[in-house]
Amino acid sequence: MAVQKKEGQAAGDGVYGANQIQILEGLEAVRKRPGMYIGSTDTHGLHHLFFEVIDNSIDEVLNGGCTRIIVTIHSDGSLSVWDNGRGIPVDIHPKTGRPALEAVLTILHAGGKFGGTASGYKVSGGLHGVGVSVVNALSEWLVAEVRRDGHLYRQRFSRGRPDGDMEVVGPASDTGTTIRFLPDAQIFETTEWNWDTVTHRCRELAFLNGGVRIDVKDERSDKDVSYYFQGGLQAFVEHLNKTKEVIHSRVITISGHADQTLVEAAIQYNDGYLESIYTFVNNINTAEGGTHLSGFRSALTRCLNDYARKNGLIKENEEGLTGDDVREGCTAVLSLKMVNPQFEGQTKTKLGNSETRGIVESIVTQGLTQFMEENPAEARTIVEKCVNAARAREAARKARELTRRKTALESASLPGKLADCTSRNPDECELYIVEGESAGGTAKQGRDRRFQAIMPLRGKILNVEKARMDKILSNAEIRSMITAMGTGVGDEFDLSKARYGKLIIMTDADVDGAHIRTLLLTFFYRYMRPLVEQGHVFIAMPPLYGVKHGKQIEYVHSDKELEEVLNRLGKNKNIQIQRYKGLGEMDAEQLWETTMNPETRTLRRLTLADAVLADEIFGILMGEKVEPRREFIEEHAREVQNLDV
Ligand code: 0RA
Repeated sequence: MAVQKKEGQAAGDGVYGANQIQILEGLEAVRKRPGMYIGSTDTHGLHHLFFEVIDNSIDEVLNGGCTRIIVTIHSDGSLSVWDNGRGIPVDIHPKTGRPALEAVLTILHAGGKFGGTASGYKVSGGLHGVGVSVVNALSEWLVAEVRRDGHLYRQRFSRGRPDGDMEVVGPASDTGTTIRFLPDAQIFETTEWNWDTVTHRCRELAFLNGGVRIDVKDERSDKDVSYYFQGGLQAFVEHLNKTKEVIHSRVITISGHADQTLVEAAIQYNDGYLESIYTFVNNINTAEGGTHLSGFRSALTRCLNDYARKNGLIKENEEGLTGDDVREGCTAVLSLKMVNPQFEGQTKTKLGNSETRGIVESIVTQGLTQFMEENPAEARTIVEKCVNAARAREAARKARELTRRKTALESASLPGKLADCTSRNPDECELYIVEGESAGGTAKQGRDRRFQAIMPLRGKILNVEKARMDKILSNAEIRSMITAMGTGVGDEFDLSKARYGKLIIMTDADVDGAHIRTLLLTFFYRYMRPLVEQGHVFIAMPPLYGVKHGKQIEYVHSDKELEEVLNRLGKNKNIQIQRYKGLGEMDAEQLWETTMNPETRTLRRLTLADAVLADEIFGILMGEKVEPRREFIEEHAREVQNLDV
């Protein structure tokens, strides 16, 4: 591809007069201060050259019917970008009297579509949009090939200056441009192309401009990859959520335009707590956010609140969802195509155009509202997740407040309901949390007061089925229990301050008892987790039956065990079977003997797995979904029936 250097075309010989001098001065300025144009001359600056060239091809995707881009990292260190766009114009540029191709590659900022004849959205990459002339100026050599009007045109440059005139070098059956360039080692600290940097950008562009195929080849290693996403942003969001558990399968897609601004968004919630919202303007990642992001956020908050209220998912007297609530587990991509984006901020990646906020807010509000109306099941799932986030936030706030209050009253006396033990050695002390006042009374009589403390809970007050964590925290008896334990809760939990080494939950073996256990365990899991993790929480196992034979009584914890005992005793003895419906049916001595005496009792140590399960069950019990709750209660009712045989 030797290009003849024609006589009489050397720089400064007066062929283009003043224009030529200006052009050379421009290219010189770029070479003198490359940082001004591409940020730096390290690996970032180097890849900036590639971004600039491929952005031009992407402009052709947006404006000129380009469907395919091929990026090649060549073995000689050069990189080429091939596209099937319209091809850089080759007709004579009126101002310079030279082919437009040459002007585009030599005049600073001529890269922006001069003349402005292109149709549709005229977008120019704000950040990278320094023009291919900058790439040319910073390349040891650059070869541009254009397929247009049935011809293949070629022009070669060295450090920005034409090596010769643009020439027709053959026929062409399609249209498009190929830019191949070797970054100048005199300018760059490194000229090594990074496969990951190149392909990451290509994939991102393929996501942001659904329908274009971008192939990348690396001749140095024979690696290649091809990106094509018909779904565009939808595929982008699916990709971002690939490792997550999504809570609705259909991705929300939104698209609309106003005032020459095209707004597209895709949203899908996962069951996690992180917010991952990525925003782009003209394919530039606006990492610092800006007006478009705040418009998007307002729309999200407003729509989900409106939906929640309209559908009774939050009550009239309840506070609304905050921005944080609606963004928990939200994965989204927001992409704008617009004219004259204003980039601000530290890294010039913050959109400043004030009118954009309202445009985005109204388009996203409309799209999201429509999606929720058309997909009520998905809408409900999403809003429920946000409502849960709100409740968790509220509970956490209460927990903090509570701890603060507790700290203020640190020296205050222990709760009146607590029957404390006399020992002050936590290692031997036990706190019994007992369901019901009457069982609490029996336990107080039956206990060994030296090391056993009793704290009765009035089960009814808790109203387990409807109670939420915030209510539970504000429950006086739960607070007494926290004070009795001495550890505090939440962030300020301190296991070393525990006044008892064992916390023992003693409830009836029925549905209510199971509910209270679930609730307490969920509470410990969420606010006193180390207590569970380190094995300090236990469940007392009161017997289901007492089998009396003669003066002896045997206590039995299951139906299977009962059968065994009966078989062993045989039928000849005079046997009386007593079934305990609740703790309250036992007298103090029996309770001590069966459930509290360390020599004879059975305790079950709770594990973190139990707590996680309880937390899940709690979710089912508290959740709005009627079906799982009904199933759960039925199952438990069956268990209880079995016990009743
Ligand atoms: C100037 C004007 C037009 C297109 C381009 C430049 C252009 C530049 C590059 C760089 C890589 N690929 C490219 N493809 C096109 C508009 C052309 C028209 O209106 O016909």
